[in-house]
Amino acid sequence: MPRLWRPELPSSEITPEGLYLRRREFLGGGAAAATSVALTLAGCKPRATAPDESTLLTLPALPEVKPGPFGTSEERTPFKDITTYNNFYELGTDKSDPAANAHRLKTRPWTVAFDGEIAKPQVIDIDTLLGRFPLEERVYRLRCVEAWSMVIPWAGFPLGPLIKQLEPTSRAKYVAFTTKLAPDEMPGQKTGALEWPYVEGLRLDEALHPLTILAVGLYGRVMPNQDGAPIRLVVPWKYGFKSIKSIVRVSFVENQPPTSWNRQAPGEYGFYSNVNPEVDHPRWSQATERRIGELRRRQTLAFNGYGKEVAGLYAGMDLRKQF
Ligand SMILES: Nc1nc2c(c(=O)[nH]1)N[C@H]1C(S)=C(S)[C@@H](COP(=O)(O)O)O[C@H]1N2
Ligand SMILES: [Mo]
Repeated sequence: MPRLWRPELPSSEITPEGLYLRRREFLGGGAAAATSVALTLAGCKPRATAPDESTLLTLPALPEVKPGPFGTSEERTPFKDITTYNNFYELGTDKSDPAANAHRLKTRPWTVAFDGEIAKPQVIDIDTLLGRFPLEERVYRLRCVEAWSMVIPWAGFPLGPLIKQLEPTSRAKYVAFTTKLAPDEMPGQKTGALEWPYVEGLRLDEALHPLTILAVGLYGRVMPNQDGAPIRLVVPWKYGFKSIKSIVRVSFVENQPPTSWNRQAPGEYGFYSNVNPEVDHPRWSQATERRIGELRRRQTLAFNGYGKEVAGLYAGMDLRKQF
């Protein structure tokens, strides 16, 4: 399936809000207006520096995004919050910075290098890669380590089948991911906020798990730059920082790779970083979270609610020590 990036409809005909409202109607919800009132009351950061929403409406729709497995039926976080309340330190450390600086990031041409312990190392153009896999919608909870959460309808494809095409060798035990390094496009990379480029990693079995996806869009649209265009990882049972954005390299390695937040503060962020309400962050509790748009706090669920699917990956491990 080539031509995935050609909009199916002119973007004027199908707005994310329209999508959101229609889906709400479909689900029998009538509370969309109440939701935006709650958002204001919830004291979300002022978004003075965020672009006008009409900018976001220009994102092309992705054709042929079929519903995928594991979806939650919880209310989706509005498009506006998903695209204006972000963590993407390359584009600034305030939640509103990524949206304000998003236009600087060039997402074409874009290639992703696959290398290391695989039989078929290769550099794949993003549009070629997209043509290889049918897109699915995966509505996942995202639980940030800062104790807020969202529900995001990602569009993407599972990482597992791609890994199988690359044919990992018997020495491949971990997968290491790297974000684009381009300080002229990402002003945060001219600061010392983190060591650049941002890097993340998974154990090979975590990367192969059917919940793990590479996402290329959300709400049926091409990925907004601030959310990690053109391609980002989504690992829904782990804290949000494991879901590395704007990936240019995927390396298969024998030893546990370094990860950005573990390197920054090893006592606070471990390699695994599975969502665990029983293991507090040294500076705050992880027992509850604030769903963006809501006033009351929710209990945080073990593995972010995906325990049935993933707890078996960690059988026999002490998750207090291997946090
Ligand atoms: N390259 C890169 N990826 C990143 C980050 C980042 O700063 N740089 N932030 C992480 C954090 S802390 C979170 S919570 C999620 C946020 O994703 P979102 O902004 O799309 O909601 O992205 C993660 N991926
Ligand atoms: Mo985060």
